[in-house]
Amino acid sequence: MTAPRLSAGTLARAAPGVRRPQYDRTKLRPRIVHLGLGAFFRAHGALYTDDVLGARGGDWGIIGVSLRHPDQRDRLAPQDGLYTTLQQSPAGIEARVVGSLLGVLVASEDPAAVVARLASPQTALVSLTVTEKGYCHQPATGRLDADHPDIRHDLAHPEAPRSAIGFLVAGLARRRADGVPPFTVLCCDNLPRNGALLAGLVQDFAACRDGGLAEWIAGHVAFPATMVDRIVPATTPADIAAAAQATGLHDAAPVVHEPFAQWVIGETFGPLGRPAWDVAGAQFVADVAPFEHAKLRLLNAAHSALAWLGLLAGHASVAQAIADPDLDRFTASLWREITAVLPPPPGMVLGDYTAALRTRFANPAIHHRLAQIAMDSSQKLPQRLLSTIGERLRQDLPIPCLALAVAGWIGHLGGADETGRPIALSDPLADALRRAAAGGAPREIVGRVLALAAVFAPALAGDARFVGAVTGAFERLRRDGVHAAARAAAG
Ligand code: CS2
Repeated sequence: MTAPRLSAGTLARAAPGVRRPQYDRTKLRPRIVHLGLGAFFRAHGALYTDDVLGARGGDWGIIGVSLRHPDQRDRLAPQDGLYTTLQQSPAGIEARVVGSLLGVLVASEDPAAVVARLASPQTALVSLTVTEKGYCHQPATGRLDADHPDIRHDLAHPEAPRSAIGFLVAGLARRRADGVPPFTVLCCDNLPRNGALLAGLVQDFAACRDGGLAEWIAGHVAFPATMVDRIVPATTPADIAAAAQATGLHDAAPVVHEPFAQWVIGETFGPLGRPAWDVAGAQFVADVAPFEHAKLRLLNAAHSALAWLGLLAGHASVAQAIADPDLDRFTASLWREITAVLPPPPGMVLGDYTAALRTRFANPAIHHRLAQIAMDSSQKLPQRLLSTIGERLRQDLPIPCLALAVAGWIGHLGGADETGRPIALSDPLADALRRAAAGGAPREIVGRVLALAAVFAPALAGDARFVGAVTGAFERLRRDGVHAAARAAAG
């Protein structure tokens, strides 16, 4: 017999022991608008909010916005916004139904409805997980890419935008005109100094529309920084079956996540407040930067390095890659190279942090595909690896593991693993990357790739130590293969 569909009407029929909203959902109001309703936010920010509602009550409901595709809305609307989270660890699965999401808007279908929601006085907070490329910026400089097709479109059609930046500015412009206090903007993507970065992009965009608006935003809108962390692989058909098995209800949009979660948030919020996320374990701090550096430069850097080298070696998931003894040793050495130039955030011991990361990566219950992590790597490389490389070079320290990671990225652009099986490339710069990586001696390929100014700042691309280390690592990778190159780099 097929399980009934999860919805407000069937929730009471969920299997006993499945945690469900312990609060009255009819009391929730749309006070948070979340742009980019992917799996990550539903297993992170929405879950923290659900925890707060369970512990303290309140009315902090969420409207999710999918910028492009209707899929999430089509899956979640028949479920009244309810969905299942599956926490997966070696000890087993824990299923829970989350109630903080009130509804989903699809921006590409009805941009005016999204602008109206952003402009509504009920909206106190706008959070974002639109992925690195969703910010339409130059990763190497952190500045708005004024030539980006979506930015050009949004400047021409400010009331019917496509980009997250265009929506934020449209909503803020309307509020300013209506005399409504601004919402706080909470960037939850893995970008360096994400609050300040987004503030700069929004102001740059607003300045192209109206100098007074840009000034008002600079003076009135809070953009706290955040560090977000939880490993959330893309949902698979097997996860949908596992959710039905655990709850007895069919959920078309469950999310799977690891037990670990961390959320560090800057203290400066606007006048309309925020949920008491600290009740759910979030940390509010004066300076997020040390936490963000540690996370991006250790967790995300190792993720990306394992993705590129692991794909070349024929692995499919993070757990498989870290179970490969050569890649495991390489990762440990990479972390040593990084921690040597990384100030520890208050209260954190970096050696303990990396030991915990290794356990998280090895979680056999989480099938985190390397191909998912390798997506959009041109947008990830600067903050994950290049900033540490710059720091080590400033201190005149060698970079064997970091250079091999960059060489792995260049290697995987070639489009095939060591046995000749194809590696797909999904990246906003895919065409330029493919051209740069095609044909010629390793030295020529490295030269063409490092000349991509959107990724590599000129000072780094022109540093002979960097060019030499990456070229040497890439030559070795080509000649001796991933395993030998990883052993050589690990020393
Ligand atoms: C990953 C991240 O896909 C990726 O690039 O490195 O999504 C990672 O899983 C999260 O940042 C963990 O918090």
